[in-house]
Formats: sequence, structure tokens, C-alpha cells
Amino acid sequence: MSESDDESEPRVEIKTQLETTDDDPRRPIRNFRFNNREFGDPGFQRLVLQTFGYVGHGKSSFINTCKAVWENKEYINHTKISGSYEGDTTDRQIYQLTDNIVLVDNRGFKTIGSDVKAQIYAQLGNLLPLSTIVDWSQGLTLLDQIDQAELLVKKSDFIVPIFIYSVCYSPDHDEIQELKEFLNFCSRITGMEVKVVLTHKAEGDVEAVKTMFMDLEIENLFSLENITPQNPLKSEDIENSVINFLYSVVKEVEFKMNHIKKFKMIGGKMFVLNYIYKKNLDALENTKEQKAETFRKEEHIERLQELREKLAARLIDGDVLKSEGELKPLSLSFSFLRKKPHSQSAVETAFLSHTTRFLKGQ
Ligand SMILES: Nc1nc2c(ncn2[C@@H]2O[C@H](COP(=O)(O)OP(=O)(O)OP(=O)(O)O)[C@@H](O)[C@H]2O)c(=O)[nH]1
Ligand SMILES: [Mg+2]
Repeated sequence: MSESDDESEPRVEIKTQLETTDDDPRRPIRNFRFNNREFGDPGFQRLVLQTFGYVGHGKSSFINTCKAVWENKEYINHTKISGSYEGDTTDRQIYQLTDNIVLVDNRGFKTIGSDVKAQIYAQLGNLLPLSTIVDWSQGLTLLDQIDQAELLVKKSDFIVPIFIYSVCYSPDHDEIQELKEFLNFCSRITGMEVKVVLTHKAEGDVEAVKTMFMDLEIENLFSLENITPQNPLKSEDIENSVINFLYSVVKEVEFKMNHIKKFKMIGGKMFVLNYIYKKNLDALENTKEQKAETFRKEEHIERLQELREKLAARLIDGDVLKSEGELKPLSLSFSFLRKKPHSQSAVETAFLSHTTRFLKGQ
């Protein structure tokens, strides 16, 4: 029997000293692996803790913090944070934590728009390869990218969504509602509750932010002050927060593996593809609508041009004008052009009244 099979259930209380009693919460983290479970091999090999969140909220710093605590070493800036609050990370890099657990850094987003959602859903659905640049504005090409990624993604990765959020941030009402739907979809795609890690703990009202997330039906909440180049010291509080976080992720995954036979994310993948398909359809509809609008305008300008020529001919016949050039140039800024639909008679009426006003010298 292997070491992990006969280990006793650890107590929830977290210890800070490093090893090695049976109830040390580090033990199930270190020993975590997918195979050798009661129901056989679930087909997964690697537990991928995929971070995501707003620009500058501390994703890269959280990974540095986890590594410093887990490896029990001095702080190292693995993720190369520069200290700026604006768009440091541009790709999804993997950082090894244990033999079977990795942390993945991510590019931050500024707002939760439909392109950002599509990209994050595709990442969490394991439809895009790791270690590549994250482009928020792929628009219609995301499906192509997913298609090409088919052979590049590791199907044996089990992805856990980790949302990194600074307590200093204050979103407005609409953004909070957006966040609720977004995080809810992230859970559905992965089959795992989203873990929210609140950073900058010492700088904001952690309890108020926790309440906000609880109102959004998010219960997996963790808070900490990241270790950073400005503040590289590891405190007991930071150690406890990191170990508590890792421990609860591992325990939830173990529970799912042991209790839900054939735990698969097929439903999640269908959902992601469906979402992207619908988003693309909306974008195409908008483009079609814009093209139709441009076409309508061009058509009316042509009609106006014809009318202008006819009218000029009549006015020249009646000796009112000497040449067409004496007519005011066709105005492209007629306000009626912006209204739709334009009937032929509306165009003529507008043109005639414009010309009449011109002839009367108004
Ligand atoms: N005081 C404090 N500063 C933090 C904390 N987390 C991150 N920082 C600082 O915030 C800045 C941005 O942190 P990053 O870890 O680069 O944030 P990020 O989410 O990876 O940013 P992008 O990759 O640009 O999206 C850096 O100056 C960090 O030192 C924290 O918990 N407390
Ligand atoms: Mg970063």
C-alpha cells in the first residue's frame, strides 16, 4: 500500500512548522496524485492551478508567494514582476509546485468584456495551450486557435480556477453583476468552485470584500498579503494562508475524484464552444448590420445625386441656373441619412426642401 493510501485524515488546524507529523497539512499536498484511487485512473495527471484576474491584482506575486512558502526558501521573484501595476505578464507560464501540482500565471485583463470571457473560458476548459502569449482581442479567430490547439493541450491536465482579486479595488454595481455571471460560468466549465484569493489584505476592508463575494455565491475565499520585492519577508500569517489555500484545493479535488465517478469536463467544453460560437455570431450580426447601414447610406447618396442632376437640368432649362455647378454641393451630413428606414419619398422631400431653401437663399 502506498504512503498516501493509508494516511490518516489531517486536522483542519494548520501548523506552521515544517514537517512531518501525520496531521501535517503539507503532507496531502505533497503526496497529491490522480492515479491509485479507489475507482481507478481518472485520466488526469497534473493539477493545474490556473490564476486569472484584473491587471496588477497580484497573480504573479501570488505564485511567488506560494513558491516561497511551499519551498520554504527565501523570496525569489520567479514570475519576474517588475513592480508596475499595469500589464506586466503577457503569457501563461507554468511554475512547478510539487511533482503533480503546477501554478499557472496569466495575463491580467482591464475589464470583463466578451473577448476576455471567451479567452478565459477557453483557458479553463483546457482548449488553449499553456506557455503562449495571451491575446484578449482574438475575436473571431479564437475558434481557429482552439482548433489548432487540439494536439497541443494536455488532456490529462485538471484545471482549477483561481481568481486573484485585490481588496483595494471597488467595482461598480454593473461590474459586480458581470463578475457574478463570469465566475459562475468559470465554475461550470471546470466543475470546480472558483477559488478567490484576496490580495493586498493589509490595505483594504477584507471583510467587506468577502461579504461582496459571498453575496455573489462564492464561498471559497482566501486572503493574504503577498510577499513582494518591497516586502519580501515571510510571516506566519502568510504561510498559514498559502498552506490553507493549497490544502483546501487538494481536498476538494480528492473529494471529487473519489465521489464522482468519471469526473469529466466534457459539458464544460461544450459550454465554452457554444459561448464562443454565440459571441462570434453576435459579432457577425453587428458587422452585417453595419455593412447594411453603409450600403443604405451609399444608396441614398446615389439617389440624391441623380435627383440633383435632374433638378439642375430642369432649373437650367427654365433659365433659373446657368450650370449645375451653381447648385450647392451635395451635403453628406443630412440628418435624415442617419435615420432609418429611408423611403424614396423621404429622400426626395428632404432633397427638395434643401434645394428650395438654397434657391430662396436661406
Ligand atoms: N502591498 C501589496 N502589494 C502587492 C500585493 N500583491 C501584489 N502587489 C504589488 O502589486 C504590483 C502588481 O503585482 P503583480 O503580481 O505583478 O500583479 P499581476 O496580477 O501579476 O499583474 P499583471 O501581470 O500585470 O496582470 C506589484 O508592485 C506587487 O509588488 C499584495 O498582496 N500586497
Ligand atoms: Mg503578472
